[in-house]
Amino acid sequence: MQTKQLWWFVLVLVLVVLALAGQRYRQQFATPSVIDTVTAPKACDLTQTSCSVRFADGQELDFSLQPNPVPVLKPLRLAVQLSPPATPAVRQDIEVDFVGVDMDMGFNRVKLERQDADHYTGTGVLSLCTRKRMEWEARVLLHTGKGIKMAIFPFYTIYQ
Ligand SMILES: [Cu+2]
Repeated sequence: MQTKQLWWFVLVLVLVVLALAGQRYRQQFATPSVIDTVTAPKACDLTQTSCSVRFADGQELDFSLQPNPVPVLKPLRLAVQLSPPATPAVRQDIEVDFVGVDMDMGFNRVKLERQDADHYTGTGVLSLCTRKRMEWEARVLLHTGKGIKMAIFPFYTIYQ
């Protein structure tokens, strides 16, 4: 009887593990895929001014990070301007990931708030780095019905 109970216990455990694995698998598939990626031109310095990119479908995205130059450990104001704007039919959630270039700076995602059909804002903060000068990418994730359009804006911070 004892052995039988143990086997039942093992069976239930295996089923739980399988269920959890299945859930992870589904979550991975539920994550929308990136359908377009554009990188801002090198000539545009995000620490001085806003920068624009144009997606393959013609939509333009303008991104700014304030204040300039971009500080670490201080609140940042993020702003996105879309042209043409998001139509009510097309839900366009926007998130911004701050990613360290050549250095893992941890997961740092800011969800922007919709102010207008074409205007989104948010606040974020960058973590302190062991390097004086740190290279970053702000990855603007534009969620559309078909997937994510990603705009990459390289910039840097100098901590003094
Ligand atoms: Cu760093």
